[in-house]
Amino acid sequence: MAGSIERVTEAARQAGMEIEVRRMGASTRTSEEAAEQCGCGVDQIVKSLIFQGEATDGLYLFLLQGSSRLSLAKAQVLAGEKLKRADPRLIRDRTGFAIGGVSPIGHTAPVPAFAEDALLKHDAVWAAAGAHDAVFRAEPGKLLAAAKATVADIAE
Ligand code: 5CA
Repeated sequence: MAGSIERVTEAARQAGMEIEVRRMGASTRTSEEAAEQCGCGVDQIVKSLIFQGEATDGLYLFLLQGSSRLSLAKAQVLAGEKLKRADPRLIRDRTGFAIGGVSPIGHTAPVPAFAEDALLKHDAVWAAAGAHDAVFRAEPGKLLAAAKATVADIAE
């Protein structure tokens, strides 16, 4: 999507974080593919999952290690409403990112975010940068701050 990578770079800059977006020339759509391309463990890949509130229709962003699974029960407690997986088209319309390239930062409208506490144990993590072959490396603390994410126990 035109401008997606630029939005990610600009959001990082506004949060005081200099990032270098890397186009890998191969798919980084899944955490496994991203880990292979980045030469890191799957747990160092940040998954950016978008869910939708059933009551409010609003979107929520959940950031997890690539190796973790989101606990829907814990996510619903944090959101304060029942959640469903958001439709890919809706995600694109409301965040400006296509599935496989959804970044933790740089959405076209602010999205309330929650992040798995375990992400903070890594020196560095890699996250999607707005395209299916684009990633960037970041200190997790800085990345979660840039995403304005509430750190919580959200994994199964
Ligand atoms: N680029 C990589 C990490 S750097 C990436 O985006 N991984 S991800 O895990 O954050 O995004 C893939 C996720 O998109 C999947 O885990 C899945 O939860 C979600 N997804 C895949 N297909 C669909 C779909 N049809 N509808 C809704 N969500 C989907």
